[in-house]
Amino acid sequence: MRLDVITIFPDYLAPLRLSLIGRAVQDGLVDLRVHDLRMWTTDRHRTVDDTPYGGGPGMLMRPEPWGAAFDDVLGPGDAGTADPPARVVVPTPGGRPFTQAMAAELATEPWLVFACARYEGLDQRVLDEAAGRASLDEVSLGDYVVNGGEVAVLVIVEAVARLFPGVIGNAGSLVEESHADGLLEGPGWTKPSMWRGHAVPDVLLSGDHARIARWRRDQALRRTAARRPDLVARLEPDRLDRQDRSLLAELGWVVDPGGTLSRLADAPPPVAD
Ligand code: 6SD
Repeated sequence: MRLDVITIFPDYLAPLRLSLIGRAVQDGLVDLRVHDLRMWTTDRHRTVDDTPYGGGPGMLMRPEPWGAAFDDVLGPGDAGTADPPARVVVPTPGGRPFTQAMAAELATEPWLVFACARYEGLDQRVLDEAAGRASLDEVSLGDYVVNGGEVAVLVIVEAVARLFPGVIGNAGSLVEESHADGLLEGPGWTKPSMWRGHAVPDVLLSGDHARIARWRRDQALRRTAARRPDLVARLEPDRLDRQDRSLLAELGWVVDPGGTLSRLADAPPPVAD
Protein backbone atom coordinates (compact mmCIF):
# COMPACT_ATOMS: atom_id res chain seq x y z
CA MET A 1 0.00 0.00 0.00
CA ARG A 2 1.29 3.46 -0.89
CA LEU A 3 0.61 6.35 1.50
CA ASP A 4 1.41 9.97 0.66
CA VAL A 5 0.99 12.70 3.26
CA ILE A 6 1.11 16.37 2.28
CA THR A 7 1.66 18.69 5.25
CA ILE A 8 3.46 21.84 6.34
CA PHE A 9 4.76 19.85 9.37
CA PRO A 10 6.45 16.71 7.97
CA ASP A 11 8.11 16.03 11.36
CA TYR A 12 4.65 15.59 12.85
CA LEU A 13 4.37 12.30 10.94
CA ALA A 14 7.58 10.86 12.42
CA PRO A 15 5.67 8.47 14.75
CA LEU A 16 4.54 6.54 11.66
CA ARG A 17 8.12 5.25 11.49
CA LEU A 18 7.88 3.71 15.00
CA SER A 19 6.37 0.51 16.36
CA LEU A 20 4.31 -1.87 14.20
CA ILE A 21 3.51 0.61 11.44
CA GLY A 22 7.17 1.68 11.40
CA ARG A 23 8.17 -1.95 10.94
CA ALA A 24 5.73 -2.30 8.03
CA VAL A 25 7.27 0.81 6.46
CA GLN A 26 10.78 -0.58 7.02
CA ASP A 27 9.80 -3.94 5.54
CA GLY A 28 8.33 -2.28 2.45
CA LEU A 29 4.75 -3.41 3.16
CA VAL A 30 3.81 0.26 3.40
CA ASP A 31 5.40 2.80 1.02
CA LEU A 32 5.15 5.97 3.14
CA ARG A 33 6.00 9.28 1.47
CA VAL A 34 5.71 12.46 3.56
CA HIS A 35 5.87 15.73 1.60
CA ASP A 36 6.41 19.30 2.81
CA LEU A 37 3.75 21.46 1.15
CA ARG A 38 6.17 24.40 1.22
CA MET A 39 8.21 22.61 -1.46
CA TRP A 40 5.48 23.75 -3.86
CA THR A 41 5.54 27.43 -2.88
CA THR A 42 7.23 29.89 -5.21
CA ASP A 43 7.60 33.06 -3.11
CA ARG A 44 10.49 34.04 -0.87
CA HIS A 45 8.45 33.52 2.31
CA ARG A 46 7.10 30.13 1.19
CA THR A 47 3.57 31.35 1.92
CA VAL A 48 0.77 28.78 2.18
CA ASP A 49 -2.03 30.92 3.70
CA ASP A 50 -4.01 34.06 3.00
CA THR A 51 -7.04 35.97 4.28
CA PRO A 52 -10.52 34.61 3.51
CA TYR A 53 -12.66 36.31 0.85
CA GLY A 54 -15.72 37.79 2.51
CA GLY A 55 -13.78 38.53 5.68
CA GLY A 56 -13.76 36.74 8.98
CA PRO A 57 -11.14 35.62 11.44
CA GLY A 58 -8.06 33.56 10.64
CA MET A 59 -6.42 32.47 7.42
CA LEU A 60 -7.14 29.82 4.80
CA MET A 61 -4.68 27.72 2.80
CA ARG A 62 -4.02 29.17 -0.66
CA PRO A 63 -4.82 26.83 -3.55
CA GLU A 64 -1.64 27.20 -5.66
CA PRO A 65 0.81 25.13 -3.55
CA TRP A 66 -1.85 22.41 -3.18
CA GLY A 67 -2.48 22.34 -6.92
CA ALA A 68 1.23 21.94 -7.64
CA ALA A 69 1.51 19.27 -4.92
CA PHE A 70 -1.39 17.29 -6.43
CA ASP A 71 0.18 17.61 -9.90
CA ASP A 72 3.42 16.05 -8.63
CA VAL A 73 2.03 13.51 -6.16
CA LEU A 74 -1.02 12.32 -8.10
CA GLY A 75 0.57 12.63 -11.53
CA PRO A 76 -1.55 12.84 -14.67
CA GLY A 77 -3.76 10.04 -13.34
CA ASP A 78 -4.78 8.90 -16.81
CA ALA A 79 -4.46 5.58 -18.57
CA GLY A 80 -0.94 6.58 -19.59
CA THR A 81 0.44 5.82 -16.12
CA ALA A 82 0.88 2.51 -14.34
CA ASP A 83 -0.33 4.04 -11.06
CA PRO A 84 -3.51 2.64 -9.50
CA PRO A 85 -6.26 5.20 -8.79
CA ALA A 86 -5.55 7.26 -5.68
CA ARG A 87 -8.00 8.02 -2.95
CA VAL A 88 -7.52 11.44 -1.35
CA VAL A 89 -8.37 11.73 2.35
CA VAL A 90 -8.76 15.16 3.96
CA PRO A 91 -9.28 15.32 7.73
CA THR A 92 -11.72 18.05 8.72
CA PRO A 93 -14.17 18.50 11.60
CA GLY A 94 -16.89 18.81 8.94
CA GLY A 95 -16.16 15.41 7.38
CA ARG A 96 -17.91 12.05 7.58
CA PRO A 97 -17.13 10.25 10.86
CA PHE A 98 -14.13 7.95 10.63
CA THR A 99 -15.16 4.44 11.76
CA GLN A 100 -13.69 0.96 11.89
CA ALA A 101 -15.75 0.16 8.78
CA MET A 102 -14.11 3.07 6.93
CA ALA A 103 -10.67 1.90 8.14
CA ALA A 104 -11.42 -1.58 6.74
CA GLU A 105 -12.53 -0.08 3.43
CA LEU A 106 -9.45 2.17 3.13
CA ALA A 107 -7.22 -0.82 3.95
CA THR A 108 -8.31 -2.42 0.65
CA GLU A 109 -7.03 0.58 -1.37
CA PRO A 110 -3.65 0.45 -3.06
CA TRP A 111 -2.94 4.18 -2.68
CA LEU A 112 -4.08 6.81 -0.20
CA VAL A 113 -3.07 10.48 -0.34
CA PHE A 114 -3.64 12.51 2.83
CA ALA A 115 -3.92 16.30 2.67
CA CYS A 116 -3.35 17.99 6.03
CA ALA A 117 -5.02 21.35 6.46
CA ARG A 118 -3.84 24.01 8.92
CA TYR A 119 -5.09 27.50 9.83
CA GLU A 120 -8.87 27.66 9.25
CA GLY A 121 -8.72 24.99 6.54
CA LEU A 122 -8.37 24.72 2.77
CA ASP A 123 -9.67 27.00 0.01
CA GLN A 124 -12.73 25.06 -1.30
CA ARG A 125 -11.13 24.87 -4.75
CA VAL A 126 -8.39 22.60 -3.36
CA LEU A 127 -11.11 20.10 -2.44
CA ASP A 128 -12.89 20.56 -5.79
CA GLU A 129 -9.60 20.01 -7.62
CA ALA A 130 -8.84 16.86 -5.60
CA ALA A 131 -12.37 15.53 -6.21
CA GLY A 132 -11.94 16.14 -9.95
CA ARG A 133 -8.89 13.93 -10.23
CA ALA A 134 -9.29 11.27 -7.52
CA SER A 135 -11.96 10.01 -5.20
CA LEU A 136 -12.11 12.37 -2.24
CA ASP A 137 -13.10 11.65 1.35
CA GLU A 138 -13.45 14.44 3.89
CA VAL A 139 -13.21 12.61 7.19
CA SER A 140 -13.74 13.62 10.83
CA LEU A 141 -12.21 11.86 13.82
CA GLY A 142 -14.97 13.07 16.12
CA ASP A 143 -16.93 16.05 17.29
CA TYR A 144 -14.08 18.16 18.58
CA VAL A 145 -11.60 20.50 16.92
CA VAL A 146 -7.83 20.12 16.72
CA ASN A 147 -5.35 22.48 15.08
CA GLY A 148 -4.64 20.59 11.88
CA GLY A 149 -5.03 17.38 9.94
CA GLU A 150 -1.73 15.77 10.98
CA VAL A 151 -2.90 14.22 14.24
CA ALA A 152 -5.92 12.81 12.42
CA VAL A 153 -3.64 11.29 9.76
CA LEU A 154 -1.63 9.57 12.50
CA VAL A 155 -4.83 8.01 13.79
CA ILE A 156 -6.24 7.08 10.39
CA VAL A 157 -2.99 5.58 9.09
CA GLU A 158 -2.55 3.55 12.27
CA ALA A 159 -6.14 2.26 12.12
CA VAL A 160 -5.83 1.42 8.39
CA ALA A 161 -2.29 0.02 8.18
CA ARG A 162 -2.76 -2.39 11.10
CA LEU A 163 -5.50 -4.11 9.06
CA PHE A 164 -3.06 -4.69 6.24
CA PRO A 165 -2.03 -8.37 5.99
CA GLY A 166 1.30 -8.89 7.72
CA VAL A 167 1.35 -5.63 9.73
CA ILE A 168 -0.04 -7.14 12.95
CA GLY A 169 1.64 -10.36 14.04
CA ASN A 170 -1.47 -11.79 15.71
CA ALA A 171 -4.31 -11.42 13.20
CA GLY A 172 -6.68 -13.09 15.68
CA SER A 173 -6.54 -9.99 17.87
CA LEU A 174 -8.18 -8.05 15.02
CA VAL A 175 -11.23 -10.33 15.15
CA GLU A 176 -11.86 -9.99 18.88
CA GLU A 177 -11.15 -6.30 19.41
CA SER A 178 -13.60 -3.47 20.07
CA HIS A 179 -15.74 -2.48 17.08
CA ALA A 180 -14.84 -5.60 15.09
CA ASP A 181 -18.42 -6.90 15.49
CA GLY A 182 -20.16 -3.68 16.48
CA LEU A 183 -19.55 -4.22 20.21
CA LEU A 184 -17.02 -2.83 22.65
CA GLU A 185 -14.53 -5.40 23.86
CA GLY A 186 -14.93 -6.39 27.52
CA PRO A 187 -12.24 -6.12 30.20
CA GLY A 188 -9.14 -8.36 30.30
CA TRP A 189 -6.80 -9.74 32.94
CA THR A 190 -3.28 -11.16 32.93
CA LYS A 191 -1.02 -12.70 35.58
CA PRO A 192 -0.79 -12.70 38.57
CA SER A 193 -4.20 -14.24 39.38
CA MET A 194 -4.31 -12.23 42.63
CA TRP A 195 -2.91 -8.71 42.77
CA ARG A 196 -3.23 -6.29 45.71
CA GLY A 197 -6.31 -8.20 46.85
CA HIS A 198 -7.97 -8.05 43.39
CA ALA A 199 -8.72 -11.52 41.98
CA VAL A 200 -9.11 -12.52 38.34
CA PRO A 201 -12.71 -13.74 37.68
CA ASP A 202 -12.88 -17.51 38.35
CA VAL A 203 -14.43 -18.29 34.97
CA LEU A 204 -11.23 -17.23 33.20
CA LEU A 205 -9.25 -19.80 35.19
CA SER A 206 -11.78 -22.59 34.55
CA GLY A 207 -10.33 -23.88 31.27
CA ASP A 208 -13.91 -24.17 29.96
CA HIS A 209 -13.50 -22.40 26.62
CA ALA A 210 -17.17 -22.33 25.68
CA ARG A 211 -18.12 -20.85 29.06
CA ILE A 212 -15.31 -18.29 28.80
CA ALA A 213 -16.40 -17.25 25.29
CA ARG A 214 -20.02 -16.82 26.49
CA TRP A 215 -18.94 -14.86 29.56
CA ARG A 216 -16.78 -12.57 27.44
CA ARG A 217 -19.65 -11.97 25.05
CA ASP A 218 -21.91 -11.05 27.99
CA GLN A 219 -19.25 -8.66 29.29
CA ALA A 220 -19.00 -7.04 25.85
CA LEU A 221 -22.79 -6.66 25.62
CA ARG A 222 -23.05 -5.19 29.14
CA ARG A 223 -20.23 -2.74 28.53
CA THR A 224 -21.64 -1.68 25.16
CA ALA A 225 -25.12 -1.18 26.63
CA ALA A 226 -23.69 0.91 29.49
CA ARG A 227 -21.25 3.02 27.50
CA ARG A 228 -22.49 3.07 23.92
CA PRO A 229 -26.26 2.60 23.62
CA ASP A 230 -25.95 4.03 20.08
CA LEU A 231 -23.98 0.90 19.12
CA VAL A 232 -26.56 -1.44 20.67
CA ALA A 233 -29.30 0.30 18.66
CA ARG A 234 -27.32 -0.46 15.48
CA LEU A 235 -26.82 -4.20 16.16
CA GLU A 236 -28.51 -6.50 13.68
CA PRO A 237 -30.97 -8.65 15.68
CA ASP A 238 -30.44 -11.55 13.22
CA ARG A 239 -26.84 -11.76 14.36
CA LEU A 240 -27.77 -12.10 18.05
CA ASP A 241 -28.24 -15.49 19.67
CA ARG A 242 -30.81 -16.35 22.36
CA GLN A 243 -28.45 -15.56 25.23
CA ASP A 244 -27.55 -12.18 23.64
CA ARG A 245 -31.24 -11.31 23.37
CA SER A 246 -32.04 -12.44 26.88
CA LEU A 247 -29.15 -10.45 28.37
CA LEU A 248 -30.12 -7.37 26.35
CA ALA A 249 -33.75 -7.79 27.48
CA GLU A 250 -32.52 -7.81 31.09
CA LEU A 251 -30.84 -4.47 30.31
CA GLY A 252 -34.05 -3.09 28.80
CA TRP A 253 -33.34 -3.69 25.09
CA VAL A 254 -35.96 -5.41 22.92
CA VAL A 255 -36.41 -5.97 19.20
CA ASP A 256 -39.17 -3.58 18.14
CA PRO A 257 -41.74 -4.30 15.38
CA GLY A 258 -39.48 -2.51 12.89
CA GLY A 259 -36.81 -5.15 13.53
CA THR A 260 -34.33 -2.88 15.33
CA LEU A 261 -33.22 -2.90 18.94
CA SER A 262 -34.67 -0.19 21.11
CA ARG A 263 -34.59 0.51 24.79
CA LEU A 264 -37.80 0.24 26.77
CA ALA A 265 -38.86 3.57 28.24
CA ASP A 266 -39.29 2.02 31.71
CA ALA A 267 -36.04 0.02 31.61
CA PRO A 268 -33.73 0.36 34.63
CA PRO A 269 -31.05 3.03 34.13
CA PRO A 270 -27.86 1.71 32.49
CA VAL A 271 -25.33 0.54 35.07
CA ALA A 272 -21.70 1.48 34.87
CA ASP A 273 -19.45 -1.53 34.43
C1 6SD B 1 -7.21 23.20 9.90
C2 6SD B 1 -7.87 21.01 10.47
C3 6SD B 1 -7.99 19.70 10.07
C4 6SD B 1 -8.44 21.45 11.66
C5 6SD B 1 -10.10 18.33 12.81
C6 6SD B 1 -10.64 17.13 12.47
C7 6SD B 1 -11.39 16.71 13.55
N1 6SD B 1 -12.14 15.61 13.73
N2 6SD B 1 -11.29 17.62 14.48
N3 6SD B 1 -10.51 18.62 14.03
C8 6SD B 1 -9.30 19.23 12.00
C9 6SD B 1 -8.72 18.81 10.83
C10 6SD B 1 -9.16 20.55 12.44
O1 6SD B 1 -7.16 21.84 9.67
